[in-house]
Amino acid sequence: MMLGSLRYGTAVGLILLNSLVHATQATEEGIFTNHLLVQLHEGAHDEAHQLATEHGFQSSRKVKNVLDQEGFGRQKRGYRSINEIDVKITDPLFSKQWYLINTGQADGTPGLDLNVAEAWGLGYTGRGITIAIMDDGIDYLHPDLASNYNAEASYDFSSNDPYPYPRYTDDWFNSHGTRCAGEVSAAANNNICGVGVAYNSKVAGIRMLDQPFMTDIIEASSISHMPQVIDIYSASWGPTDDGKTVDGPRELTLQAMADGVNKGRGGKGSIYVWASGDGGSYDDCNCDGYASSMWTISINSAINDGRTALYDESCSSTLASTFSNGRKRNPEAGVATTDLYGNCTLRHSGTSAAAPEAAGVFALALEANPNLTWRDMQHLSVLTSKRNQLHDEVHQWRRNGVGLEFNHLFGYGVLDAGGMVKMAKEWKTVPERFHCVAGSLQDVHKIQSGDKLILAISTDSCQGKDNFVRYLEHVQAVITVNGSRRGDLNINMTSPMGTKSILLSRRPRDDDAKVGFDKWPFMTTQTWGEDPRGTWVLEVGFQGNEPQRGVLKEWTLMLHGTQSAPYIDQIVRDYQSKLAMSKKEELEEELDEAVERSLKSLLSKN
Ligand SMILES: *[C@@H]1O[C@H](CO)[C@@H](O)[C@H](O)[C@H]1NC(C)=O
Ligand SMILES: *[C@@H]1O[C@H](CO)[C@@H](O)[C@H](O)[C@H]1NC(C)=O
Ligand SMILES: *[C@@H]1O[C@H](CO)[C@@H](O)[C@H](O)[C@H]1NC(C)=O
Ligand SMILES: CC(=O)N[C@H]1CO[C@H](CO)[C@@H](O)[C@@H]1O
Ligand SMILES: [Ca+2]
Ligand SMILES: [Ca+2]
Repeated sequence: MMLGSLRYGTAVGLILLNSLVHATQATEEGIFTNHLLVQLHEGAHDEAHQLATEHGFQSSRKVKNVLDQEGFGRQKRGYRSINEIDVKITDPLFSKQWYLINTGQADGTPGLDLNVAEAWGLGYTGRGITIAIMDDGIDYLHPDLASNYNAEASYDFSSNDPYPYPRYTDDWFNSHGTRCAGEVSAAANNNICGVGVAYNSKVAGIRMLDQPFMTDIIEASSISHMPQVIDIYSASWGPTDDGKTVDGPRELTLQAMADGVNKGRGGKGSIYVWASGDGGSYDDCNCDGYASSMWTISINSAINDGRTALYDESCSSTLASTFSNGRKRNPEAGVATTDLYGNCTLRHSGTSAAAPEAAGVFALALEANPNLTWRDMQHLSVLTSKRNQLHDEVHQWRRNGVGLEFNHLFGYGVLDAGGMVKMAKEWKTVPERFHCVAGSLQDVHKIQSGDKLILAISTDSCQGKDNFVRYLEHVQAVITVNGSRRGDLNINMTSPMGTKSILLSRRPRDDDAKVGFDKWPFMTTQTWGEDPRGTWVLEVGFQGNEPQRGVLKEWTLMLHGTQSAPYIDQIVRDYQSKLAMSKKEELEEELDEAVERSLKSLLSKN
């Protein structure tokens, strides 16, 4: 056992080599013991015991729930009776758009959909919202898109002109953007194709994928195009999904994204929606710096029976999911939307198809409440997405330290447009965001197969300073590590509240032996809402058959989030200010009820 380097104020790093020891340790802030309170929201004593054993604890005993973690009802969304859905849309492909309303078409699971009917029923259809599709162009002459096309907000960065029309090829290769545009903004009740998720929204075309080389300037220009006019940017691209690439936004693009979230939409922040990637189980979307950015909402996909698509990548930075094409060769299990040259298609696919659906849902939420910031949109996604009938054969659904249910592939579940607009309407902007460097270990540590490295950082999360972070949003682990085979590296990080994020899974095709990861910001959204104070544990090892060795040179832990509770405190404060002004007792009762109600509606995923 040895002490790591001490950086950034009061954080203390404790390094435990090759043993899972949860020893008592004294730090400046107090004593950390080997007792952990773990709250299980479901499951029997057996499961609690198993969990304890898995984490190197000997026993567990039942305790009563602590106050602020009580009573968050969590249920799968039940089947709605399809007959109760009253949607008057007559377009010919509408009944094939199972991702909008799933009645069990194409062997799908009824009720497994974006629940747009409820949002439409409340009157939200995307009116006044502009979504940009950053892609290979849009057939803006398409009769199902023309009326919703926002020409002023469109641009062609591939050939530098204002007309992002797709370049013709005999195989209609450049159909991608047009298909994505239809998912968001195809018009309703015009007897052409189907409808978009936000069928009264405007869609802008940003053509930027169709040139010999991608440049930082093209990406940056696209991402920062008309940020006061465009509300949401949808991107279904990223570094090559070959399972061996580690890449992300370059300098100008990073700056453009930072500017977008800080200054776009009058300071409320541009909403960047990103497809999590199509590399399948061979890839890990945390190696894709666009998908794993805190400033993008990374969206994965489920197929129409709730399983993962074969091309889905998993990682800890994914926030939520929408839908893509089925595994079966059912020709109607794909995503129905507009296609090039006035056609329609039933076969749009990939996580490419999933991101625009999310952009459409976010447009509905923005119409319900235009005040939503880029962070509000992430909070709403976390709180209202549903497990529904989603099924991941590899990773279990788990609950984090504040009871939020998530999955390593699907994030917090499938977006629920109805739930989202209802919560958006009542939503109060989340409190100010702070950033705390919890600690940084910069000593050199050897790693080898069969002998994993375990490091720990104990932190007070900058408590007592201006930048104290009490309620987590994103967590980044900036890591420098190399290995004789990068693809065999495997990294997990466990939060003080016991949530283990897989920061890097094995990538069997990645045989890099030189570069490794150089200050790579691995990100997790899985500890959302948790109290970050305590001990964070990093586990680094090799998987695979060949013996490997490597060196870890840095682990810097960065915490991002709020000081006050993003939901509960505000509600209480609002009522308290009313209390001060009027009849006390009456309102106290009202307060109790309102807090309970708000807790239920805001924090319930039901
Ligand atoms: C948006 O913010 C404005 C100004 O603070 C406020 O008047 C309005 O009620 C807010 N709208 C919603 C839907 O919250
Ligand atoms: C990893 O980095 C260390 C220190 O810079 C270096 O000595 C070693 O050769 C590297 N290992 C591999 C596999 O690249
Ligand atoms: C990380 O977690 C996964 C899933 O629980 C496990 O299979 C793997 O062995 C862990 N790796 C390390 C280095 O602890
Ligand atoms: C596959 C398909 O439907 N192609 C049609 C697309 O639109 C053109 C022009 O209307 C038709 O000629 C094609 O048959
Ligand atoms: Ca239509
Ligand atoms: Ca990828």
